Amino acid sequence: MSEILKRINSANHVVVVSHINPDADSISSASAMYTYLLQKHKKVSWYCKSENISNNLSFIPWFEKIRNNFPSSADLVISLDCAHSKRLGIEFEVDLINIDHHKSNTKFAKFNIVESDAISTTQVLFNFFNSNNIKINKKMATALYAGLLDDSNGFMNDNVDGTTFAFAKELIDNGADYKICNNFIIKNISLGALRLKAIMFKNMMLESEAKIAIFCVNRDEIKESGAFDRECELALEESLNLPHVEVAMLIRENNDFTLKASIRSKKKFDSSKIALAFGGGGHFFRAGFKFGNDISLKDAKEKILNLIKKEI
Ligand SMILES: [Mn+2]
Repeated sequence: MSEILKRINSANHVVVVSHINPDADSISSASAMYTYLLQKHKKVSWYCKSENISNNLSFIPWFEKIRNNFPSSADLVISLDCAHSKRLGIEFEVDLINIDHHKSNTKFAKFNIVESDAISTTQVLFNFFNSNNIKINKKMATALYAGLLDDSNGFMNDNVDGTTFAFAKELIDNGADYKICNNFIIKNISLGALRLKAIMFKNMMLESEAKIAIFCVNRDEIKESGAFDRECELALEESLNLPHVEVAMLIRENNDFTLKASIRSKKKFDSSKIALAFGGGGHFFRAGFKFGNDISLKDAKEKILNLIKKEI
């Protein structure tokens, strides 16, 4: 039995943690771990600092159990899809198991299971279950599939290969409800998100012979549309479908007027290189970072754009 499994077995109250502004992968991997711990008759809680989690993820098993208060009786924490301890949104004294697939993961825990080749954190978790002969039930399979579907961008990312489909088949063989995942993760879109997309595409700028797509979104535009903050990323990702666009950048204004930048790319452009230069991190095709409120949206845009122009 692995050291990590032993540590899980000896715990009394385990808290699974999804990162701030969680995506499908972070919620799904936490869900699968939550199901597994319930099966073991463990006392388990699910913590996420963010309160407004997209309704598109509400189909994921145990979603209704997510809380934003951290239980004081916890004696073990398992973080899912968190590249940095800051992404947890909470500090605590007890042991931590860090399960993730980000290249930029800082291995901040006592126990780290970080596989940067994995397409999703749900794949890392699947490997962990498999290597410990843990049976994957329907609920777990559906959750694991949801993370795979979203992080692979509906099996369309450049890093998708035969092993990705083999992983998908194995999950479907274990009862994953892939149809519900398709509906909630790929097809469904809220009216707010659709309206925000319209605003963003209307204001999109193209630079360097249309190789760079640029989006700047302020507080009022997000509010007016009724979308969730992270739904800005839909237009960002869709802009890569324009044949000439190789890199897309987004700067959005947060509630506290700090700025969040996101970079998406295709072909040979390394998004994480841009993010690292500004103190952030992420994946080759998908990365992000933050600015304090001491810089204007316009200046931040110029800074990032200059660096992208140098790299392209
Ligand atoms: Mn992920």
